[in-house]
Amino acid sequence: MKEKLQQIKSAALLELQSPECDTEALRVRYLGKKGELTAVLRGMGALSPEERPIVGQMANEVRAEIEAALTAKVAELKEKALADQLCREKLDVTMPAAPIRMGHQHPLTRAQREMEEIFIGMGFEIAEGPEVEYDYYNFQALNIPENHPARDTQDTFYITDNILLRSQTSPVQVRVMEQKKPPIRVISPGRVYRSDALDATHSPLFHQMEGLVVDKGITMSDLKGTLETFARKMFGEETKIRFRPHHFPFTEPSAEVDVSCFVCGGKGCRVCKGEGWIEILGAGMVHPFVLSNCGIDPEVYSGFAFGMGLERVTMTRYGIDDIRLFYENDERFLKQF
Ligand code: 2NM
Repeated sequence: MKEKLQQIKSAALLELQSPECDTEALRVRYLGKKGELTAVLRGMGALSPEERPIVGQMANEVRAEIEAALTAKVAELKEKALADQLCREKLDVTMPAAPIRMGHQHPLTRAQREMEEIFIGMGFEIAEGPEVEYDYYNFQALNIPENHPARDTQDTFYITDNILLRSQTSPVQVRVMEQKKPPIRVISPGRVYRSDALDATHSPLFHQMEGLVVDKGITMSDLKGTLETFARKMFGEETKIRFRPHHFPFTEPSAEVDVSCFVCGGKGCRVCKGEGWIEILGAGMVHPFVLSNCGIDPEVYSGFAFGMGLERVTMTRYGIDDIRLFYENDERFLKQF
């Protein structure tokens, strides 16, 4: 029986050496109610009364030794598990961070900001106004006659009989003229709406930048100088401008303005379609009726105004051939700017 106890002890201690030792299973197998040690104790009845206490004591010692070894093993395993976990979960603050995808300004916003900077440099202020306008500010005050095609529901989005989505940013300038005494130097960039079907060159929503200068003694020369300065800063110092007679109800005289092609310099190429010139804006001297509609005496003051489509200018500048690309937000397009 003593040998049996020695055997149990050696076997248990040996098993406890193994790194994969299942400590709980071992406890049950050796020390449990149906365990090997208990089985030995049960067999003690067969021993002589002298041997019984000796074997009993030995059995207790074996049990204590196995228990101590088990406890030590459990502690060791716990410690190792914690060390492994700490090793796995340690945070390396020197690791490079996951890259953040940065957005950037939309090409139209960039073009608008760039134009704003050019005009601000010439002493202009930025004026804004409502996109939902009165018929009065969008048409009547601007000397656009009752029967003008722009006033038709075919061309303009009406909210009610006399409220509409502005079809140009000129109503902003009418509001400025009503509120401010000359000298006036403003640009009005923003969204405008026209009832056009969407195709490569038309959109029911697009952007305009208009400009207005009113003071004593303003002439066509001031208009030309201002637009020439703008064109040179926008398209390059070599750029020339050309005025062609035109008609707008709100200006007299009126002109369409071309810039010399910034690709071929005027020789004729694909961008200017062989013309050497690219049309970018409309302009003129503010009609005396418009000035008096806004409470400015045309006998004392004169002014010039101009307007251009942001999409058109941006498309020309970057060789973009479809206006819809601006509104689709396809990253493959936007990323190029
Ligand atoms: C254009 C062309 C020519 C224009 C006129 C005015 C106002 F309010 F002063 F009468 N603002 N903008 C104007 C003149 C706009 O766009 C092609």
